[in-house]
Amino acid sequence: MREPLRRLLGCLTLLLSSCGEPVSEEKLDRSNGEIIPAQKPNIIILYVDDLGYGDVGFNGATAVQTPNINQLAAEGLNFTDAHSTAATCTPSRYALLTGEHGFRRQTDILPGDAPALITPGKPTLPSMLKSAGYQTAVVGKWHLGLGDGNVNWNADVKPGPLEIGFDYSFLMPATGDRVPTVYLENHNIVNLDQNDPIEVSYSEKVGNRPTGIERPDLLRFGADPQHSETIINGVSRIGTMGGGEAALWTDEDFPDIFTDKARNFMRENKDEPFFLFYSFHDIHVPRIPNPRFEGKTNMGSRGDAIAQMDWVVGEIVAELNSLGIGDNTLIFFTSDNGPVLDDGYEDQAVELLGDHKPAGPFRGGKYSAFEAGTRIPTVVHWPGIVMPGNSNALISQVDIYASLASLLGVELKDNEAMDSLDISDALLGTTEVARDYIIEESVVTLSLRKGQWKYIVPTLNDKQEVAEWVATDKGIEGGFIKEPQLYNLQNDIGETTNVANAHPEIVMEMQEKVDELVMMGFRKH
Ligand code: NG6
Ligand code: CA
Repeated sequence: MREPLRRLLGCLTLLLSSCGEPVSEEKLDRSNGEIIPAQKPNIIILYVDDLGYGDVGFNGATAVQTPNINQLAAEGLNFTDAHSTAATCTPSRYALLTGEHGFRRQTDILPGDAPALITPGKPTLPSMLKSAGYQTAVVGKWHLGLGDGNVNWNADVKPGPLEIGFDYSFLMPATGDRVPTVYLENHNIVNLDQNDPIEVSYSEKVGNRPTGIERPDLLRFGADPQHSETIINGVSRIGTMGGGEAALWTDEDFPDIFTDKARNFMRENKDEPFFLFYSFHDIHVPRIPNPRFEGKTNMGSRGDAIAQMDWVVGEIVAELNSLGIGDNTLIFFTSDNGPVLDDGYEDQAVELLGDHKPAGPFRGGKYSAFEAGTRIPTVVHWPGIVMPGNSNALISQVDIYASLASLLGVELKDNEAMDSLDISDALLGTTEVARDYIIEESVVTLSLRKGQWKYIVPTLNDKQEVAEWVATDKGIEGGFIKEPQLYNLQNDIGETTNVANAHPEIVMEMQEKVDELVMMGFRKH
């Protein structure tokens, strides 16, 4: 698609009856005698953590109110078959930012002291946008590793986001349940007292703070053994941490602090195109919403965290509008993987669920090979350009990279974003034809979607332990069996009946396709 942005703006400003024909530059530049610049939109990705398809009002939730997200969905395009690339955070984020599937680099969930997964020199979504003239920022959860091996949290922490294309970063380094529990602004820990240096370890106990095993009496809620190390703010975490007392975060402040940083960035860059990757902590564990959201639902902290996240969405949109740039901003609202209730803390998410269906009509959840692992709520909002409605197009977040490049007229290099396809027409709602295939990555296997078919690659024997963990610890149906699985989503959206034995030729074709795509990538394919 050549110069689609100009074409769309042309459609809008010239009020043409049809947008099918490319608009010539001459037409675009002269409307009522005025010169209309082909403006680049601001781009915001609102990336929620562990939010399920059914967790939002616009997909049917009633036990939690999400008025701000519902409004985005009502004004934008609501995708019913949109996917994160993976059923866990690290590979999904890797794919979003590199346009390359997570399994090529890292399938596992990273520990909090892992080195940077995306290393300098690797083409990234923010670096591509920078080349198109964008100011770029990431605010919130990172979980893609930092530093080059032995990270020293008391010195400049790099490489990190600034070395791969972001101009500004304000981060939770890994996850809310992993140490270090401090903010990292650009290269430095915020409020760090050099006389009280931070030490972090994932292999032995460091520091004097008690662990959850030693002092369960200090905890707000119980935790499984992995989440029972250093206690910070009444919550035992994964990993141990000493020092850094003045720099410790307070979980209840996340929505206010991250949103303030995002607001500042938008204000400072309101006159030039910007890209903001707003990466929520919500609704990941530990779920400790600010007291003003407590009791907003009857579902306990998981429901209240959804309400809190919705409030943040409203704040971001309100800020855009008050800056007068709401109409010139393309917003993606989506999630990094499907939902989980018990993810290590006894926070009553299971007990208080009631009739709420976090995954909507889909089977499985976070970690899983079934649809709920990656099929997540997704809205594309761009007033005047993207028309309100629903789209059943099959889309994957890995394509955001190539699609934005196409919209902005940036040509991708051969080694860039190898799995990312230009599906900008589908993202903007002019077609429901997007991809022939998508790969869904789960913790121990891959799935392939094509047409009505969903194929799950057999899980190897040496992965059965992880499969068991998902089933027993998380109470989630993983879909990790040793036999091939094939589901016909056209009449079995809940993946209840494995029809692999009835269609051996489709199973073989799908497996061959997986092998081919894994080997060659989608763009070379
Ligand atoms: C798992 C954690 C889980 C969560 C997840 C990452 C255990 C037992 N479980 O290893 O609580 O932190 O990692 O979630 O340690 S994600 O959304 O960032 O992928
Ligand atoms: Ca996640």
